[in-house]
Amino acid sequence: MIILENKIELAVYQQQKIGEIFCGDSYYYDSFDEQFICVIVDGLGSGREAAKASQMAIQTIKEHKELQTKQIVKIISQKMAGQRGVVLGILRLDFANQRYSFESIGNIGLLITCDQQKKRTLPNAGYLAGYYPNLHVSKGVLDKSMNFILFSDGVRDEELANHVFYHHDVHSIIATFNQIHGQDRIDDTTLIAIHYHH
Ligand SMILES: [Mn+2]
Repeated sequence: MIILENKIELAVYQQQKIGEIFCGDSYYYDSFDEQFICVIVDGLGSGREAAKASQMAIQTIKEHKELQTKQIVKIISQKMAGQRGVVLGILRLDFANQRYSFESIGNIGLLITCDQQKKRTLPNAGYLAGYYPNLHVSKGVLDKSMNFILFSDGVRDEELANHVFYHHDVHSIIATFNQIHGQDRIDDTTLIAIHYHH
C-alpha cells in the first residue's frame, strides 16, 4: 500500500492475460503541485505490442503531467501513428480546489464510492491511434472521504459488486479481489483502489 501526502492511500492489482508474458495494461500515479494523478492505459490487443503502446503513452503522460489532459492526449495520439492504439483514463484530484476529474477515451472505468453510494462512469467508445477523438469528461467535488476505483476492461461488472469496494482500507479491497478473482484472467487486468480523505 502506498500513502501520498497523508491524503491518498493506494493499492494495485495487475495481472496479464492467462498465457501471456507481457501485460498490455500500464499504469502510473504521482502527486505534485497539490494534485494527484492516476492513469491506466490499455494497449489494444494483448502481449508485447500492446505493452509497448501502453508504456509509450504512460511515458508521455509522465513527461507532460502538468499540461491539460486534452493536450497530453493530442501528443499521445500523434505518437500512436503506426503503433497499436490505446484506451486510457486519467484521474486527477485537485487538492487546492477540492475537485476531481476523470477524462477518458474508451473502456477505462471509474467507480466512486462514498457514504454507501456508488457512482460509475459509463464506458465510452473509441480509442487513440493517430487521430484525436473526443475525451469523455466526468467531474465533481471531493468529499471528506471517498474511494476511487480505477480499472481496465479486464475487470467485469459483476466483479465490482462486492461490498468491499466501500471499505476505506485499500489493501483489503485489493486483497479481496485477488483472493476471489486473482487467477486465470481472460484479459489483461488492472484494478487500482484509491482512498482519499482530508
Ligand atoms: Mn483490455
